[in-house]
Amino acid sequence: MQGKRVVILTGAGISAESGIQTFRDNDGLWEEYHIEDVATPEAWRANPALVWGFYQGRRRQLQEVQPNPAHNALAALEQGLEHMLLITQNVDDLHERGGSQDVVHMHGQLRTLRCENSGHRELRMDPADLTDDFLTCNCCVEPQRMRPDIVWFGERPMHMEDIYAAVDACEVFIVVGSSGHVYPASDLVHIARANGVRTVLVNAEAPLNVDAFDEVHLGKAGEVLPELVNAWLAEETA
Ligand code: BV8
Repeated sequence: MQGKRVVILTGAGISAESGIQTFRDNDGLWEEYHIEDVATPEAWRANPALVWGFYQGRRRQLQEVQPNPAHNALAALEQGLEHMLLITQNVDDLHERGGSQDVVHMHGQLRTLRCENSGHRELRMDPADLTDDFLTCNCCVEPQRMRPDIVWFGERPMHMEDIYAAVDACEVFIVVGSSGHVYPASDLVHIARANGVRTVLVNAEAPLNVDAFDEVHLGKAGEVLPELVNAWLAEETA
């Protein structure tokens, strides 16, 4: 894998062993909430207090969880490879806290908030920022309400031009911990495969798009990824 252009896409499964609920496993987040009630712009307009409480609860949880060996393994891979881009569907900060330097959050981030008036982002993780009270911005003359800096269903994911360019140019495409339910993230492996690129999956179980992968490693990311990363870094440069 040395010298190759490697793109990695992670999903909620890589944070599962850190104690962050995934979305679609049987104890998943979407079991307790309906997506349309908490993760759409319509929900935010209709019931901002419900949506705000849902995200404030997940923001508070960031203080209680730690990166797991899968996050650390991807940081080691980034250190060991010349060309690697980490794209994540996750909105937690465990990749950064696990040592990854360059992380593309295509679905936004929990630790930042966005001014509804200017679109300006602020890092807001002080204790006063984590109550269930709405928060206002520091960028407008008249402080405006801030929204979660999250890409909701029906909204355009972030950094898509860079993501498509990186996937189009990559030579190895690896997915870790995703069920392949959510578009356009779930489509990226098909783009890579159409380019004849080596596609690798690490997941607890076969996801919807399992047939798109050349190599499938079923298991817990925290258990299987560290060994895989050692093997990938030891691969002879083809
Ligand atoms: C867009 C932020 C246009 C919110 C998220 C009908 C059909 C198909 C598509 C659509 C449709 N109707 C609408 C759509 C489009 C829609 C969509 O895909 N809907 C789905 C539900 C059908 N998509 C959108 O609206 C997107 N926007 O399309 O805009 C566009 C397109 C292209 C270019 C420009 C414009 C916006 C989607 C973003 C939504 N926001 N997150 C929040 O977090 O609160 S998505 C949400 O799901 C999370 O980000 C999550 O990461 C993501 C994907 O889920 P996964 O990460 O895969 O998590 P999941 O729980 O599903 O799976 C976990 C996996 O891990 C499982 O397979 C499990 O086995 C495995 N696992 C568990 N434990 C472990 C493990 N693996 C390894 N180790 C373990 N220990």
